[in-house]
Amino acid sequence: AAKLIEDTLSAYPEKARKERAKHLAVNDPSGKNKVISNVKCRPGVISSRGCTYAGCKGVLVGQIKGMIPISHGPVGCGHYSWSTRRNYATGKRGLNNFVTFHFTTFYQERDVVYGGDKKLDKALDELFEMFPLAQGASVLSECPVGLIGDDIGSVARKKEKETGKWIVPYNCEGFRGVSQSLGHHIANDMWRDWIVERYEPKDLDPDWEPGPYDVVYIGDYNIGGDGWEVLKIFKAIGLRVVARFPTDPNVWDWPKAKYAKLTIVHCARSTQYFAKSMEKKYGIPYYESNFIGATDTFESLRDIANFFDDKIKENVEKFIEKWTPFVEKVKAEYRPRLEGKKVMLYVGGLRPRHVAEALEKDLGMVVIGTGYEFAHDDDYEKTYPKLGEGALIYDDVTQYELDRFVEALKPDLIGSGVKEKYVFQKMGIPFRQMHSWDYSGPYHGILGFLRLARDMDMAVNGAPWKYVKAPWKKEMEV
Ligand code: CFM
Ligand code: HCA
Repeated sequence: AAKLIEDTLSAYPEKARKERAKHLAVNDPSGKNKVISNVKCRPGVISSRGCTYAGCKGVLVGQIKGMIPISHGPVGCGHYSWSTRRNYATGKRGLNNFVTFHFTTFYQERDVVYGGDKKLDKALDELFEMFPLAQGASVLSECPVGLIGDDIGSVARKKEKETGKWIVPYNCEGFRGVSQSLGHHIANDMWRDWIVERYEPKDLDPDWEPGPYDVVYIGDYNIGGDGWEVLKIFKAIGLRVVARFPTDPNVWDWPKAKYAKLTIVHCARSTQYFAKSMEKKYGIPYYESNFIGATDTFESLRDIANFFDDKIKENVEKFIEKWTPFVEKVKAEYRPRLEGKKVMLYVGGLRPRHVAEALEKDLGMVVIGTGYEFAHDDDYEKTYPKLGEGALIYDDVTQYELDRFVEALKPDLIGSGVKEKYVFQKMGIPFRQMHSWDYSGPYHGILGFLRLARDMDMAVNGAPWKYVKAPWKKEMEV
């Protein structure tokens, strides 16, 4: 693998070679061989990263129920983040659910010259007239807003006074930061400062009382229904989820978060900031769970039970006892067909380590290469020990590097995103989208484990890819 890294890098000019070398490593589970992460991409290479606006609007904020998400700026950012992620939500369209709409202030040249505050002010009036039942609105800045210095915070405060609605300003201009990761951080801070800290549960529900088994579930985006799967489990073991941040999330529940007994974090990369704030300010502990794969799901439940009394512990043991035969059946069916198959992964900031665990521990596959688009050092520190010696690690990998690595390592399966998918399928390599679950899922929880196993088996052992030859490897017909 070290030789592969060297050969791959040899195509770059010297400066690029030196810089990219720091992002690539051969794994040592002790964490000795570190990659650098969370730094600016190199101009001239093709990165898969998104921007701060994508992380804030597309990933954390756009799906909040009760809040109208309005993209403040030119039309494109809102359009291209319009229903492109599979964050499922219930509710009534236009009453409390705005997930399928695209709202924008549609900046024009004159707004860049004279400022767009007035346009935003007017847009909010129009929106609340059209959707009077909305709890409020999320204002998401695009690049020009930050460049010209529109003050969305003061518009938000003014409109809150006028309308009585909750209006949360997110200064998530795309040019800030180095990836979507900063957008997550901004969203976390705004949720805390503009919603959780400012309102009380009794403002909305006078009868509400905190209870002994109250938890907050955060960082599960309900992709293909993932979060619903986990909520069913929490219910079965006797926990009461008082607020969900973005699993089909009701914003009016969020003020309850500061009275919970435990914050259960799924994606720590995107929501550890909020969980840490709750710990610091209210003394609420948080726990990083993983509900992908049966082994980790059971382990997470046992760990969660340890924060509570014997009742929850017994419920968890009963749950595990009930579902173990099912898990064993799934493993007996799929493990023999997947055992030893080589996998390469490349996903955002969390899934590479969660998915790797499930594929290795439960299905016997071997992760020979993995990397993150925008992870930080703490994510890599959590990843090294989970991978085998010699696995290739690539941070913010370029399309060129990933192509070379795949050609050399010949994996049986690649799990990555839509930008990678078609390149590798054309090479004839089985591929699964590990962002959207390829229109499948949910993958979380025990039933999700069955779907995960089935989908990996279909991809690896399905016939079509054996017959595919890359167009550029065929002789050209004229
Ligand atoms: Fe967390 Fe996510 Fe991910 Fe992420 Fe994302 Fe996503 Fe992802 Mo795509 S919040 S870090 S910014 S688990 S959208 S649901 S799949 S890159 S690995
Ligand atoms: C994003 C969203 C994304 C993209 C998925 C992909 C998602 O990064 O802005 O590249 O396939 O999960 O929808 O990560």
